[in-house]
Amino acid sequence: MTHFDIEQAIGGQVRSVSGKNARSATLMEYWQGTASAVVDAIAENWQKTEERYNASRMQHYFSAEFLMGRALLNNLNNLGKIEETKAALATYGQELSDVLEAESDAALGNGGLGRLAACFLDSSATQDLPVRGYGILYRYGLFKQYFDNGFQGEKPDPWMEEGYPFVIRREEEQVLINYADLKVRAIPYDMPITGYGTDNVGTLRLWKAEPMEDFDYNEFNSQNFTGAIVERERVNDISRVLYPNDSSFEGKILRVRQQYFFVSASLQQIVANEIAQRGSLKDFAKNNSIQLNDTHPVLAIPELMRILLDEHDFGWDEAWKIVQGTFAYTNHTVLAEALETWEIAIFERLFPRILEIVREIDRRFREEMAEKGLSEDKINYLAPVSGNRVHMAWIACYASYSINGVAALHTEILKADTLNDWYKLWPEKFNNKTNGVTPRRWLHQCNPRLSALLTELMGSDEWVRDLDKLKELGHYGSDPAVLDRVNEIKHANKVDFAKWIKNRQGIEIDPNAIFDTQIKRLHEYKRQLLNAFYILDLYFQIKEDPSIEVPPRVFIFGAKAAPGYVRAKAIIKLINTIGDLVNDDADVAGRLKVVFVENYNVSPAEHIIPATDVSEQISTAGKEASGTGNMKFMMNGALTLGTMDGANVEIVDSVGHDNAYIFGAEEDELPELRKTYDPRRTAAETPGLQRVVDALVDGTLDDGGTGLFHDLHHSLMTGDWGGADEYYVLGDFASYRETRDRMAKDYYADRRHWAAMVWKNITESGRFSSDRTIRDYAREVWKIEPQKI
Ligand code: 9GP
Repeated sequence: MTHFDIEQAIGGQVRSVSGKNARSATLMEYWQGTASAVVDAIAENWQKTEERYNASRMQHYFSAEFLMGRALLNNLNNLGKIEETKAALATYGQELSDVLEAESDAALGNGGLGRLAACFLDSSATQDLPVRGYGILYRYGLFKQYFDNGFQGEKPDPWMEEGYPFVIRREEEQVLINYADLKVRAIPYDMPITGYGTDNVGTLRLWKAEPMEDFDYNEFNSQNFTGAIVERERVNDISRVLYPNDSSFEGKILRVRQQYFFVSASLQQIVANEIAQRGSLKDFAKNNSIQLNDTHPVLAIPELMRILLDEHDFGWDEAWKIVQGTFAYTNHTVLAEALETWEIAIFERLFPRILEIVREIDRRFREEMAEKGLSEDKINYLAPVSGNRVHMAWIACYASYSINGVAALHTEILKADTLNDWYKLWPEKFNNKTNGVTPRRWLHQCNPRLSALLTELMGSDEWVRDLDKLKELGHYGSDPAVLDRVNEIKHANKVDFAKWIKNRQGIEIDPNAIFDTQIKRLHEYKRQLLNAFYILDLYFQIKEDPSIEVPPRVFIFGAKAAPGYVRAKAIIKLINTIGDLVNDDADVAGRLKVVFVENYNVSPAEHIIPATDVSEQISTAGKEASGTGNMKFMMNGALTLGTMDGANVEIVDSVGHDNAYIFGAEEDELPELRKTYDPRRTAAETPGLQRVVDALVDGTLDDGGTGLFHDLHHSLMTGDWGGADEYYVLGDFASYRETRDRMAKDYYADRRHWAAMVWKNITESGRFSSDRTIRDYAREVWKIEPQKI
């Protein structure tokens, strides 16, 4: 943004979006005007970047989710325009911070997988790498969560209803999508992705489904108003909501329809560009690589086959070779949901031709495996089509040239277990790409105080583009003056957070207490229940003996449960109920406080993370593929309290065991422990634990007569399909309590020593920058080079 008179630009844009004199405009209009001014300022560079990337080898990132969060501050930060914009808005009597609050989060994702995709786009743009994201322009993002008497309720999230300048409709690039029962138009909406310290501007292309005709004019004319719009609504459904409920057959059809919709549209555009640039598709795989983010976009494999076979007259072998040279697959979880399968009936109804191609892939796969000497059982298990279902992960493993997990331990589990048969077939396809997060949003932007200190000590802001540089500041870990400043900064961030949460939810918290945080989706394997049990136990201990010494703590939670996940919702109700018990009790006042941040999302995370002292990633070992919140916390100087799971393993490897609080059974110990594990005995024999478990059913905690707490009790003590206490909550309790107690003591015992540990986390966090992750993908998988405009 070289020639950019921001004051004039904002004034002009605000007038044009509001139709008013700038001084009378609303905050929303100021946000829109400022956002439009940013788009205006980058337009020229954006177009240049697009042209440059189109002509080079490109990486296309296919993902059903992009959890972008807010865009304006991120763009201003990347462009180095925060101060100027502040000043410009001030001339109109506006505060930048108020204007920023007018923006909704673009919550086009559920959690880690979607947020990772967003970090990847930022890192690609910053490093001038020719990467484009492709997804769906959901009209409603992830539901808005509210609490009603402690129970989670859900509301739709019409995030762009009031207008959103950061997506540009490209009417002229629309394509048609053919389903057997429906024909729709896919309209691309492009979002600019600015990088830090570069003129390059990348693109996220989001597709919106629209009917071929707005409505049936004849129906409307003959007064059949509803009939006239039925078809239109059926089409609008496709891009209406992120991940509609798939528990019913109709729900599944919609989900598969969505998946096909965005991959078909994206492929049509990529193929058209390849022809425009090179005149043919024969070098398609040389010029394009497509990353499949989990199995949601795997329909791209048969769809590219269809395009090559039916529209460009390729023979099967030649087309298959292109496909195998194009796709790479990332697996993000070892849970069953990673291995999506769909009933053949869905394919029959939506796209018989795709089914035909899948069946041919299946036939050839079976032939190839028989030649390799695999048993019939094995072939049946691995085949793309079996048991009346299409196995998306198996298609991905068969067709992709690269298969990766998202943390070292996760990749090892994939190789040894989840995808072991595929590993035995093609070990060379497997590789690990440990996740990362962008230091722009997750440090530079959300923690200005700490950023200023880092820049001051380094003498430049180089670290923002090269986080490994922070290592050079490691020696300040023995400088008392710096350590005191680190503590002051954390304290100031905690004061800010206390104000923010007071304002948002009316809760008072003490910034001198330890802020101990678990923010992530609510899932049994993530064990928010273990965290809650610890709090309840502490509460009972204080009630029993009010004179015991308990270091003051604020327990912070943020989590959404899938609307249909009853047990996860029960845990939310439980935490809120424990919160009421604890927060209203004079005996524990000043020592314990529970805060459940309602409607947790990207923006709240930007307030919580810089203010946190302790980061909880306490999943049952082997279950969390990576986790990325742990990395954001690390960069912002929180210490990890966690299990040896996911990326925690690598965090500990970077900072040393002494610089983290690690507890619990390890992944390779669990099978042996389970053999003799009896949660009832563990509850009885662990001091205090029986009382905690009993509280679920003895009337101490009230679930409003829903039976939810009884069910939690049942899942722990009796069990169902997974066995009693499938996630080893009670088994790890004693070790968790001991470790967490020790951590709290350490915090207060020697504030400088704590700060030195904090400093180590910050300065060793370079490995967890998504810039590093993207460089690894670019070099080892995508084979792309920077293309600076
Ligand atoms: O659960 C994983 C999480 O551990 C990981 O950090 C994230 C990004 O790789 O992906 C999550 N997986 C999903 O959201 C669904 O597979």
